[in-house]
Amino acid sequence: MPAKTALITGATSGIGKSTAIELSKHNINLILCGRRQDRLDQLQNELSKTVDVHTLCFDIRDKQKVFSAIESLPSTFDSIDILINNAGNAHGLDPIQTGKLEDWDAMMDINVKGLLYVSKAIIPKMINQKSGHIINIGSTAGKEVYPNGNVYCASKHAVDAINKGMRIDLNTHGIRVGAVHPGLVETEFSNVRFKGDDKKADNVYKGFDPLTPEDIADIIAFVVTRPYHVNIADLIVLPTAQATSTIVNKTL
Ligand code: NDP
Ligand code: 8X3
Repeated sequence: MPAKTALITGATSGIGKSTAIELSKHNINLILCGRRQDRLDQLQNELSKTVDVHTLCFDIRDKQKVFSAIESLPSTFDSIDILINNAGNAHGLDPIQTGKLEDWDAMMDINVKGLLYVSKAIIPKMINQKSGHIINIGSTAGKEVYPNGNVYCASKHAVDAINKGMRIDLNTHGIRVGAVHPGLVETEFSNVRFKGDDKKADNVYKGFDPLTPEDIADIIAFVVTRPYHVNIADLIVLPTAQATSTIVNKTL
């Protein structure tokens, strides 16, 4: 069987980067996306020893850039078998009454609209191929709401709904769609949420064993390597110490 190709958004850091590394071990060629070209180049250098790697540098909020980046793919990368919709972040952790409009815009534009733009650019290719596999990275924040999580939780609830909608609409085209919803994973996520306040970010993961991005990458690799008739539709993955978004057992 020819090697598959996966496009991963948000491949410059955290879950996306670890997923790229893990999928390369499964001989899956990679299209790595993000805004930081230096990091994309670094990962490409590393992984192109094993698989074919192409990079696309664009801001997922800019719909023209999303479509032109995907249209620019060379023919060897034009057939995309797997789409990992991973790019996303929380911006701020404020009560609704003091939340910042720019943070709300960022979360809705990146986590929801950006995911839709990338999907819209790639789904027609998958429909033509009569196959494809889309993994949407949701969150426990897409299953429950926690204090001050308001708009981030809303954006991830939207991802949950989009995931279900995609699965229904693409079913007759032979395209598998599923979501992975992690709990607390130690990445750059909290550094972004707290706008570079690394001390505040580190505190989020203090006193218990959070998930690592490699834990999620391992699960994504499992999901995408199931036989075609198996679609893992919805998966919640928590650190053992986490019972809900608000209950984390710091004695474990
Ligand atoms: P990181 O901050 O480590 O990675 C976020 C990635 O998203 C980066 O590669 C970043 O790339 C990319 N990204 C952010 N904004 C944009 C943008 N405007 N355009 C293009 N790419 C963008 O966080 P995680 O790895 O933790 O997050 C990955 C996904 O996992 C997100 O969807 C997040 O919501 C979700 N998640 C995270 C959890 C956690 O606890 N960490 C738990 C549950 C879900 P660049 O800056 O180069 O553009
Ligand atoms: C990321 C996990 O709990 O910070 O989606 O929202 S959380």
